[in-house]
This record gives sequence, structure tokens and C-alpha cells, in this order.
Amino acid sequence: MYSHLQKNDPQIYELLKKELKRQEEGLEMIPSENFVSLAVLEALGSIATNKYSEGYIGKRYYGGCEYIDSLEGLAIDRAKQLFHAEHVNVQPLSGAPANVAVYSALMEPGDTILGMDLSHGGHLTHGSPVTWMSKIFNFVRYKTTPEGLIDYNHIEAMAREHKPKIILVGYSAYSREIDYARIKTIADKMGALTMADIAHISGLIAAGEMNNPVPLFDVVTTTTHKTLRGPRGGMIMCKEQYAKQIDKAVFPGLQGGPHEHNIAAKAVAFKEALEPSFKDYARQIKKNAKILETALGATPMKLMFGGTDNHLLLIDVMPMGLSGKNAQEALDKAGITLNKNMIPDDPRKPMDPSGIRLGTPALTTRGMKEEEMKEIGAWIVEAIEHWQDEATLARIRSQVKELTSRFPLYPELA
Ligand code: DSN
Repeated sequence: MYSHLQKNDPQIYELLKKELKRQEEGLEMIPSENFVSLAVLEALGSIATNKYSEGYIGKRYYGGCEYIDSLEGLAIDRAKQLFHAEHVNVQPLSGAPANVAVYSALMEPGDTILGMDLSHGGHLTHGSPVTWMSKIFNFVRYKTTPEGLIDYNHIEAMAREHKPKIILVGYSAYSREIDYARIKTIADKMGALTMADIAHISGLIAAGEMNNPVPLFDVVTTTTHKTLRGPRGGMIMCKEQYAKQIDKAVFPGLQGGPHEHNIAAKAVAFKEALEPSFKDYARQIKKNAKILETALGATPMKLMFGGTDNHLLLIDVMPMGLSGKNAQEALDKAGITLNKNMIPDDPRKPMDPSGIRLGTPALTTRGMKEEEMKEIGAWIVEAIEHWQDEATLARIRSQVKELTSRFPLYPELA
């Protein structure tokens, strides 16, 4: 692969080769990761990276943008079609800047946002005290119930108390469906704006496998690289009435020149997501997650939120006598990549929490189905049970290698 790179920069070439091997020979179960198509990779590595195009279609600050305008237009049109959006901005560099742009577009410093607590599945950019945004805006955070569900009455009570300008839903470690209509009703009563961050589940939504907030909510943000299976990037969708504010907040408010190679790759991914086969893919992601729910649910481990409606599971592994960090490290040795994660109101620390988070989007892209998930679920349980037994972990690693060899990732790059 990459013959020019091999000649000009052997160090980087060698590292990429090793990373490719790692991706090919392991089981990638971090729920926010995926494998893009070669077409997406080609667009991402294309000459569009050479072009400056600050501004928007037909209103750029640079000459020579005629093809870039068409390219960005295709990305926008395809995204509108996928999500039934009135207005789309494809320039956000990723999910965090997309969220920051929305806050700055719709609020004044000091205004209040009601969002989900980080340890209950929310995201850092939804008001975690470690973020700069939490110093600018007043974030108040709701939690899930002890049974692990979103309590809409509680959100309504909090909204009455705090009078937020925005009610924000959307999560990076929550595994259940969201009642967007209920949130919209609460927001309308309070005169609040509605915002959803669908970064994790946008591919499932695009495929019709989960509820779509876009036609209902004022603003929706997403990344493009998770279940949507595009390049690493962000996107904002909104009602036409907020289009100008949102666009101005992205550029010139927050960013400079858009990354048009990335926007080209987003367009390619959106075209792929419009194909009927993407619906099959999304359906299979959920089926695969259910198989893991059954396998892991049959152990003393605790499935947070009672299980999953989407692509991920958040699991308390402490009942097995180890921490999330121990589990992540043992599974790494077994060739299974996932991440340690806080559980709701976790008494432990973020670098050594009680839980792990895992998901099925990447393995499903490789073509793995129910049969493979049963095998993988059994390996995860075995690796966690025998987390200090190097021989068991090494044996599972060789079984993982054999399995992945039957599901080649990028044979053309080998
Ligand atoms: N870092 C992403 C995740 O893993 O969920 C969210 O931004």
C-alpha cells in the first residue's frame, strides 16, 4: 500500500502498516469506531486537501472554488436526503466543535443548557466541568433513574426549575431509544430550544433503525465517523430559521477554511448510506448487539440501562472482581479492543472506572453476524473471568486472529 509514502517517509509508512495489521487482526469493539470504504479513503486522501475555500457555496473568500462548491453541495444534498433536514452545515471539523458552534449560535454567555450527566452516558461537550464551554455557559445535568432509564418527568421538573435556553439530548454511552417527541413537548411548554447530539447513532437513524429527531428538533449535531461510517468529521442540521446563525457560528465564528477533502469523503459516505444495503448493515449492527447482550447478561456483570436498543453496551464489570481498566487491558491482550468507561454515579475514577463500553458497528462492517457474535461474547466472558491468566488470553488472541482472517478488512491494501 501507499507506494509514494513508502519511498518518501518510511517511518510513517511502517507505522501505518503496523496499524493496518492491528486493525485487521483484532476485534474492534469501541462503539464509536468503524471502518470506512476504500472510496471514502480515496476522497479523504484526495487533492481537495489543497484548496482553501473559506465561506459557503457561492460566497467564498477565495477564487477557484467552482468544483469545491459542487462537491460541498453534493454532501449537503445527500445529508438532507438521509436525515430529512431543512438545512445542513457539513463544515464542522468534528463533533465537539459542532456542539460548540451550536451553543455559540443560539446562546449568550451565562445562558443555561439542560443536558445529560457524563457518567450517565452524556458527552464531555454536554457540560462536563472540565470543558471550557462549562465556564461560558451554565450547564445543568439530568441523570438516568436507578433502573437506568431517562426520566422525562424529571427532565420536565428540572426544566421548570432552571429555565434552560436549550434542552439537549444525545449520548455517547447510553444504549436506549430516546422519546424526542416527549422532549419537544417539554421544551415547547418552557419556551426552550431542542438540540440532539446523535453522533453515536446517526447511522442507525439514517437507516431508519432508530427514531429521527431531525424533522422535530431545532438543531441536531453528529459526527460522521461512527455508525454513519464516514470520515472523521462533524455536521450540523437545523431548521431553516436557524440556518444563518448556525453557519455564521461555524465560520467565521469558530473555524477557518473548511477541510474539503473531508467534506468530499463525507459526501461519498452519505451516498453509501443512501444505498439499500446500508439499511441491512444498520439492522445487523443491532442484531449483533443483542447477541452480546444475551451472552454478557448471563454472567454476574451488570448491563447498565438494562441492555441495549442500539449498537452499544455499557457494562459494570466490578461484580467479576476486576475494574474497567483491568478488563480493557486483559481484552487488549486477547485481541479485543474496547474501552473502560464510567458507569452512572461511578464511585471510581475515570482512568480506572467500574465499567467497559463496547459495540458492534466495526465488526458488522467486516461482515460478522450472529454466529461470530456468540463466539466473541464467549471469549469476552472468558477473558474477563481469567483476566490474570496470560495463557488463556494468548489462546483467545490466536482464536481472534483465526476469526479475523476469515473476514478480510482491506485486502486491496495488503
Ligand atoms: N470519543 C467519542 C466516543 O468514543 O464516544 C465521543 O466523542
